[in-house]
Amino acid sequence: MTGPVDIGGISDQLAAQQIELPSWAFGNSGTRFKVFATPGTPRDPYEKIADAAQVHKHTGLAPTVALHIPWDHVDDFGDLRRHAEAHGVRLGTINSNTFQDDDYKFGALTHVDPAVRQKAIDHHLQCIDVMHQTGSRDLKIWLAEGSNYPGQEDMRSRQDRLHDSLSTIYDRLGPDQRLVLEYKFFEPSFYHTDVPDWGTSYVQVAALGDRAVVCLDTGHHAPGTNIEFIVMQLLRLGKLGSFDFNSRFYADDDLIVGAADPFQLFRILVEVIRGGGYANPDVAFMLDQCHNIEDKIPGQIRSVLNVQEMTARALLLDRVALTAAQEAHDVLAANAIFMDAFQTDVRPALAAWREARGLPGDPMRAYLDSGYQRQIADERVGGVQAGWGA
Ligand code: PSV
Ligand code: MN
Repeated sequence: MTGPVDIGGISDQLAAQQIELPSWAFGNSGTRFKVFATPGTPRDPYEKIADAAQVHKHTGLAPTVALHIPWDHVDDFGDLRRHAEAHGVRLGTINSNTFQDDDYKFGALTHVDPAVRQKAIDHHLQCIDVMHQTGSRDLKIWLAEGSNYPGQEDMRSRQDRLHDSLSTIYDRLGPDQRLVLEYKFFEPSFYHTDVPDWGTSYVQVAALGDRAVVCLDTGHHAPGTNIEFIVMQLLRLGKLGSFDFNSRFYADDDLIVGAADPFQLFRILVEVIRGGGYANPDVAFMLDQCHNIEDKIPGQIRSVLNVQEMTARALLLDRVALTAAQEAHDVLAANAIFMDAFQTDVRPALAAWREARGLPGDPMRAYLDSGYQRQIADERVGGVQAGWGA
């Protein structure tokens, strides 16, 4: 028997990994058919953050938590910030929400009515105020706008209005803050979407300035899309601001990252590392997931461990040998080098690596044995459980 793979050479790089958790992953979520409740589900943003802190405590990988406004609205964001810090985590990206208000049925930042556009802009300006209190750097914008039927809307003028609205928001950012524009090819609109792809997001953020960048949500592409190519291109252009990691079998499934297609996650991480986007504060790693049937805290632990595991495999890729094989047009050797890295079982080595840093070798087991799940199920009775959308 051979021992664990030697990961000594990538130890420091692994230690630099940080993955931001979405507050909404800790609330109940579901489909349009049913939202199942889970005992112990948080009832407010404070409890969501306490749960997120458990993921960081056992993995050391998740020091920040993203908020969604207004789902995570509290009266005093300074107090929420102190609560997070007392639990060993920090508040991260602020996500705006212009998809759950009746006024936005036909658009928000693109709406033909200036009053509706102003309302949507004002929401973003309030998000920037929140960012000042939470210490957040990034304002992440995902827009649900588009149309369902050919001829329904003038797509061209909507792009122009989008630019105007985004410019007003961008101008309000502080010097250390960024606007991050997420794209998604369909849903809730089924014919056209105003920011459907990386190209449109890139065009819009490039017109704003250096502090406007693209968010790539791995679930937001048509089946078969070569996502790692997009990663490569955005890094090359200096415009990859963040990831929303998740996985999907069919559409925007928001499943545990690495669950549906671990090889795709590996390929993405190879390009991130190749393009200088790894352990680079300009490229934020975030999760955007929903745990509809599994327990949420262990679901998040599994997610960050999946990212860590694929990162280790990608870091182990023999770049020198790969480049030599590529330049020699040795197709099969290049592919074999790539696949060798992907097929490397790094789990025992990562367990030892964690233990050497005072972390549990098996974070999932440590969490399950900690009694926290039982404790919150006993304590959190009464009140209204938080859900996706609250
Ligand atoms: C849209 O599907 C999205 O990916 C955006 O990031 C939203 O903010 C998030 O999901 C809400 O779960
Ligand atoms: Mn997303």
